[in-house]
Amino acid sequence: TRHLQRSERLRHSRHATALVGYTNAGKSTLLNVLAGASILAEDRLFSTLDPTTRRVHLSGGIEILMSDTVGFIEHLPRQLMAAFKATLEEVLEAELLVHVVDAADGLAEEHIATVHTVLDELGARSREMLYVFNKLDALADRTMLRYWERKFRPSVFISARTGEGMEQLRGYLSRWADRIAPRLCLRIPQSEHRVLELVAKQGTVFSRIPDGVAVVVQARIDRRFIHALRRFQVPDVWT
Ligand SMILES: Nc1nc2c(ncn2[C@@H]2O[C@H](COP(=O)(O)OP(=O)(O)OP(=O)(O)O)[C@@H](O)[C@H]2O)c(=O)[nH]1
Ligand SMILES: [Mg+2]
Repeated sequence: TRHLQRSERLRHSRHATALVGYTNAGKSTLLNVLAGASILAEDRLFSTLDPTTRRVHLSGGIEILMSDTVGFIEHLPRQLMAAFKATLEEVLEAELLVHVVDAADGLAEEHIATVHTVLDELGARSREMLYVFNKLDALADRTMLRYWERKFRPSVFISARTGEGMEQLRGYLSRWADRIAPRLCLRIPQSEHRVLELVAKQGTVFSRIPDGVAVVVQARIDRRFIHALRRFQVPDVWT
């Protein structure tokens, strides 16, 4: 039950991202690198509920969810469409789409366009997106990268195979998570039951110190609730 509650909370905290991209771009490989093999056992119950979603631990105690999807292709055969549709939910739930591109494929830009078209059809084209150009190790000539960097924003350039660029990718994801759920310090009167409940339910609480008539809470809270909590905000004693 503790695990279940935890996955429930993670879902609600909505640090949900989804990998999208043309087939063979390296999405599954990247997810394995980001989530790490060690997570598998720990995540077993979670995987049962949702086999394609993994936890990704980032610096600063940030944890996000990342879902794999079936690769996009130009004319999706019917059988694949079913598998693809099954992963649609993850795409539509994601707050950030991580668009993986095989940089070493001569048709990289055409494939990007195909993915955009499919996302359009799903009604997910306007979702926040990060372009991840993968397989740098297989790219003989890197002159395109400067051009892509300007054309596809924001973007990072990596090799899931060699680990090149993974620090930048992790850094981007940490900053993104920090932006969607900033770390706050709140002083909430004990009498504000609803507010205390909201923070306990929706936030990732790091510390909770009773202080007479109030409780001082340090937590990451989804930006949607920041406005409602503003009047309780106090300077963070850590920073
Ligand atoms: N050279 C090189 N190969 C890579 C890299 N990342 C992945 N690959 C290879 O690319 C192939 C496809 O990788 P996958 O991770 O299965 O790609 P995918 O995007 O999940 O593919 P679909 O699930 O079909 O959409 C595999 O043979 C990987 O080993 C990389 O950084 N460099
Ligand atoms: Mg895959």
